[in-house]
Amino acid sequence: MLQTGSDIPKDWQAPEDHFDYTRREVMIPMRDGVKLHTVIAMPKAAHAAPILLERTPYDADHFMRTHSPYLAEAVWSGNKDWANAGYILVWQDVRGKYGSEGDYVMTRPPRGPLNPTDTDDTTDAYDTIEWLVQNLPESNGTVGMIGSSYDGWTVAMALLGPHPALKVAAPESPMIDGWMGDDWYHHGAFRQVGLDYFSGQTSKQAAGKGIARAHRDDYTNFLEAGSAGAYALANGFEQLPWWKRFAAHPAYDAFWQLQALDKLLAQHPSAVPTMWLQGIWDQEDIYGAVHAWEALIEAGHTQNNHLVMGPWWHSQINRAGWNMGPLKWPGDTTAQFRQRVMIPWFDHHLRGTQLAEPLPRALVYNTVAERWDHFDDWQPASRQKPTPLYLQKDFGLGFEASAGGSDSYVSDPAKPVPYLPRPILADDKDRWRTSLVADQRFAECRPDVLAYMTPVLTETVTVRGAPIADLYARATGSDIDFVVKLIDVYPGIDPLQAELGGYQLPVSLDIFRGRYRDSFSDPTTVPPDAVQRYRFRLPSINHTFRPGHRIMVQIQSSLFPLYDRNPQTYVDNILFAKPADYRKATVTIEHGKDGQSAVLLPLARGGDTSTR
Ligand code: PG9
Repeated sequence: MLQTGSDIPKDWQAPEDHFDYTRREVMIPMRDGVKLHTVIAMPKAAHAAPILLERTPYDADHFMRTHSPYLAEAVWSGNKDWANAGYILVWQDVRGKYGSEGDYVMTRPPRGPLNPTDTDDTTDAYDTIEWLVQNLPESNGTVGMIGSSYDGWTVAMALLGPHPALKVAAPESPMIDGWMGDDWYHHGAFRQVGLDYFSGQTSKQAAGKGIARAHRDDYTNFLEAGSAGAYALANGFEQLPWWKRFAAHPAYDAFWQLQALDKLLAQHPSAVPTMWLQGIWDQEDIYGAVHAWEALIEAGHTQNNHLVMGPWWHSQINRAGWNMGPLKWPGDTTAQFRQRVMIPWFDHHLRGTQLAEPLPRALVYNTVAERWDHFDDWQPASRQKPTPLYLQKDFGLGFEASAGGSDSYVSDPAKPVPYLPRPILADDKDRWRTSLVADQRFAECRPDVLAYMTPVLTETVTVRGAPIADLYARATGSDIDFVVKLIDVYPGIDPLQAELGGYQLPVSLDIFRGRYRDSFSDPTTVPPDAVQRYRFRLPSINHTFRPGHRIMVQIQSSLFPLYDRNPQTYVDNILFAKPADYRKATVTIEHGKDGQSAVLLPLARGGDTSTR
């Protein structure tokens, strides 16, 4: 038979009668007339079902990835258990991204001094929920919100002025304060590997491209570029409004303070039951959930706010959770958590089902006993009474102060300390995800890394909460960074898992930019060769150092190329430091009469206080 015309029919419809769901696409109008592209996966069996809403800048269409007649197979891993639990699944593109109308603004600040319009992600969530409960007769009129990272930020934004139908929320690894400790900066040190995200996210309405690489090793790419700003400008970033705004605010000024969601949430607390969730080794947003939860607890909102910390990398909650790098868990910790804790808790608030047991104030994975610890007394860091673990002479470490002394190293910006053994590949997702558990032996042996270590432990030391780095140090330049790592050193031989023999497992680490030692908003020159105190918080943990292990503290002045290099000469904006500004500095850490440097540990007292 002869064919004329195209083999492609105008509108082919595959039969879907046997599907257990329907997929709808709607443009939901916001209060200013802008319409947001929304995908709804409606189980055919839905009757008085709750709605699970996720708002995203990462393409609402992409959450249904597999062409399957079964909803639980069609959705991505993060939604499978929710599909099995009969939820109506809704994903929405935020303004200006993918199918949604309007202008995209990076983590659009709340209405107010930084956002003069009448809308933000609080009103957009509100208007969306209003539309959903009015237009989905299959629902019971209740909504829960989830989402990780940027999507977790959208959950936190919804909580600033929640719609009454929003009955439960779980911001997962939410970005809460981009300057203090989430994606963009940590204590003022710029996370320059995020530059790919800037162009990927803001050069196009759909997915843009990252930065083209001249070398396979990012250590070389960033070193050759000079400053982070030079790298950005060499790659066309002067065309990106977000980069320009970002680069104009290197310090913690009003631009950052007025969008710090932990502070805003404490000022505008909601009554919505909220599970603040993050990974213990979250390589992107390790700050947000813990600090939002702490701010709300400090402001007295103890009843409806819960903290969950799993043994996970960033957003791992939505993927399989059998292991974290070489650390293996007994079972799939994420599936178990979703199925046994999270969904029953959502069901309780959205369907009125009974809970087998109440969700405690904090549910924190015990990374050594390999179980979930339940705490009703987990405290914000400000209420901890930490015990100093002192740096001692001859690179010792212990609970007694040292008789005296100091140690020095030369920090050379031409040879910064890498954060992973080289080569560091931009597209190696697995290494990036597990970077916070990377064996630190490669760093210990560098001359510009100081390593202090306890004798072999004869008793357990359990740390619950946020360690604090408390350094007394001098440097010959006029600015300096400090990186402090708290490390569990494994015995030399591990009979069960050979690669763990002698492993140096970082359990908590962070960076601090010296110019901010007295004020995050008003940086000052570091006086050359004068002892200064550098006190900063490390990420919260629930970790037991076991007999036979040792505790190590490593100190260094760069963590590259994850963080931009401090030129070690004070310049107004480090993003645009000139080649001549980068100078070697001799750094001296005091542990004697000029200051007792220590890491302050919130120790669990009176044995194991968890309920299981
Ligand atoms: N960590 C990513 C991000 C969040 C918010 C702003 C910028 C980046 C993310 O995974 O979404």
